[in-house]
Amino acid sequence: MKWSKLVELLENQVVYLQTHNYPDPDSLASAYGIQVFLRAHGVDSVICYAGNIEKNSTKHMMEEFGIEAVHIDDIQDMKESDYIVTIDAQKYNSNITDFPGDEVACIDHHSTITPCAYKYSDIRICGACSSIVASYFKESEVSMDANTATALLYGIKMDTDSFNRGVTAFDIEMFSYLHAYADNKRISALYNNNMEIEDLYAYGEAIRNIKIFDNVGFASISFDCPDALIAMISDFILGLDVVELSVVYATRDGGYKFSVRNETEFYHAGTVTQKALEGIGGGGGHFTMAGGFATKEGLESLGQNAHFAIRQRFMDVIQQELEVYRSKKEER
Ligand SMILES: [Mn+2]
Repeated sequence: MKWSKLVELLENQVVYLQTHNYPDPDSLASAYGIQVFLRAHGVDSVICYAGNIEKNSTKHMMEEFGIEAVHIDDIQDMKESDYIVTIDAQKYNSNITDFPGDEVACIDHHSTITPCAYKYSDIRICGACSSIVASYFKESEVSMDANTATALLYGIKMDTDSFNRGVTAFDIEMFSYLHAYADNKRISALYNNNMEIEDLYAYGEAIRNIKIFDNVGFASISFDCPDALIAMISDFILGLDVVELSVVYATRDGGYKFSVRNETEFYHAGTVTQKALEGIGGGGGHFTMAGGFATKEGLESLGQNAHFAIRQRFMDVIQQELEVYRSKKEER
């Protein structure tokens, strides 16, 4: 059984559970779930991260479930021989800082960009890392307590946008397992309060600025926003009936941070983002969702009307990708 291998590996070691930078509810719930699971097997661990916990609702969630996560700046004594389990993230990815310890294990639900030889690896493509963690409880003898079940269920709900995004049969199965133990009142209270007044300013600006070309919606925000918020606004814009690809970007460090969503079968959001931002920044991701950035220098190279140039770049790439799709279809 897989989970027992993890316990064997971590026994008698100093163990850190590292989430991706700027941890979101799914990464924190997953790390917390693994911490509870390991403790039941006599293994202590510390949850750690770099970046900030950006959203008040995420901080609130941590208080609600009693999740303790330590910022890397507050860990002075991590040694190279200490063991790290990356949770909801993979070593070498741009969203995770390389800490001194040894990344011996990985539990994640994203596809691999740069492979790493972990001693223990559980990477399954599904809607939420919390689903994978739930399966450890289900498959082992560890009893599921209400607090952990509720946290994991919240992680699944948030990462799948209430079962609208990237959800698999496995997520549903784990949701149903957790549901029996979870406190659903706590879930609705948290879920119905995850918007902050600052979020509305960002929504307001995106709505005012939206430009639609064919089936593509573009919106820009002139101030820095948490990644999760840009992603939420991109989902929101995709909700428009005429929009099938949404590109939302917000000012950051003199450049832009992008979130792209795709609901067509014609092009891959990750490829589109990567190609559109080539030479001015970078990007990539999944078929339906992607992220990217344009650097300050990259934007300067676009000249007077950067917004126009960005839209042009995306529209050109989409046109190319559409032609590739059509020619492939004809071949069949
Ligand atoms: Mn996740």
